[in-house]
Amino acid sequence: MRIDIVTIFPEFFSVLDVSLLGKARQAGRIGLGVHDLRDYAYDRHRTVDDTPYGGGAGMVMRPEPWGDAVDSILYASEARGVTEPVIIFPSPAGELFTQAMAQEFATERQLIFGCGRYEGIDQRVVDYASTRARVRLVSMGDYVLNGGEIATMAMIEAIGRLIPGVVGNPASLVEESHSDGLLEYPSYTKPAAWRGLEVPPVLLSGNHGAIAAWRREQQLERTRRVRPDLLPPAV
Ligand code: 6GU
Repeated sequence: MRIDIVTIFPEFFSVLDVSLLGKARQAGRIGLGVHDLRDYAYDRHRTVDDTPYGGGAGMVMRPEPWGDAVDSILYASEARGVTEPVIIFPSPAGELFTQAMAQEFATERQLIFGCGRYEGIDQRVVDYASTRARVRLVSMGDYVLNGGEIATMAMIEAIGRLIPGVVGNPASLVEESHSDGLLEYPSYTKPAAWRGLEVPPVLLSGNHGAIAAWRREQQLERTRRVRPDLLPPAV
């Protein structure tokens, strides 16, 4: 998969050099391009924002640098033979990011993240990008971040680990929170007793049926307690 990021803080993304994603890049499973929006600015001060039409607090990102950055990345996509990439604009006004969405994005050949700052990006950038690519506005939850960078990082981590070969043991992707719509069951390792706290005896029983049933019940109990919104109405 090819990932491109447009941002005024390219240095934010240096963490993608390390850990699982860093290894995936070294192995050639993920190709990354980080683009400084200011490289596409029109003036020597490298301005990318201006005051909002209609008034109001804060600044809005001007469309011209964004248009040129998007054009430049899409030109390179065409050369690579990617016909209709996905452009993701992280935004608190977007649809909520979910594991299902991560799974869908993990099957794409190219993802382009457009990180807005200030009060947002001129709406015409989204409208223009929609004529050239499949555009999604995506939110990380009902709270406010200063910009799209941290949201992009979270999405890249969630998506990247679903790309075949990125996570060493694919079975670990099956038994985790949200992969089956429920929260995951609690995990234990040695020692069997620690500071007076014991591992639930069923896990030491060797009875695989009983262990599976206990884990399922733990998943349901946890989900009912902290995330009842995830359960189907009948449970
Ligand atoms: Cl994707 N961006 C910003 N700026 N704030 C957010 C968000 C995204 N998701 C939740 N809050």
